[in-house]
Amino acid sequence: MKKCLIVGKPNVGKTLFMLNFAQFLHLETVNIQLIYHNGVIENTSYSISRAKELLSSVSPYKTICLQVLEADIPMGKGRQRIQVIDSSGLTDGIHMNVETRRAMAQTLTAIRESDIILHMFDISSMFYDHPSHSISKVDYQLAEFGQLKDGYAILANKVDLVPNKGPVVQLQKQFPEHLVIPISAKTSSGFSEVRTFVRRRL
Ligand SMILES: Nc1nc2c(ncn2[C@@H]2O[C@H](COP(=O)(O)OP(=O)(O)OP(=O)(O)O)[C@@H](O)[C@H]2O)c(=O)[nH]1
Ligand SMILES: [Mg+2]
Repeated sequence: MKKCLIVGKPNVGKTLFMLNFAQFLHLETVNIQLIYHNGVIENTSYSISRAKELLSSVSPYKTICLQVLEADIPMGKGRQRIQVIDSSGLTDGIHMNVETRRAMAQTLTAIRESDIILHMFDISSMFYDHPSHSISKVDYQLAEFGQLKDGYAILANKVDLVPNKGPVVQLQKQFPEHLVIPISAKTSSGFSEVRTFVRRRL
């Protein structure tokens, strides 16, 4: 089964996107496998609304393991099952909390093992004049790695919070070699473009 990983800095909207994208793919409840860096695995099952309450947060570093669900992507008259994997946020430097460091190391391993990588940015926090100020080194490194991978795309999230296309245009200028898909994990705008991108890589 192909693996589609969502990565990015903490709090950019990865978990909310995974859950609302699962709903967009017609799941009503989600069976989520939580895979911790120490090998512990927990299986949970929630309605999508309950999962959003429990797993997404206004505070960063909410997700501290891989959160895996399976969903079907429609393909012509059939469908193909994929794994959608949410990950803990990546930051520059060495984080002071050892558990957070281990969770980030787990995310880096998952990047190497995934077929499709959706690299998410929060464009509502991007500075209009100096977008590079709000893009971290790890984001640039991920984008460089993405040049080697056909299944890599950038998701410009939280478009519902920006007044115009300025931040999306700025982000695209920073990464001219990559596809940038504007989305809102909250309103589900742009989700059909993400589905098309994923489908073409299956
Ligand atoms: N308005 C708006 N808010 C969003 C959007 N996506 C996420 N959020 C909010 O941003 C916050 C962080 O969302 P999460 O999905 O928990 O972010 P995350 O990237 O999984 O964060 P970590 O697990 O800490 O790395 C929550 O308060 C979400 O409701 C969006 O598209 N629009
Ligand atoms: Mg999360």
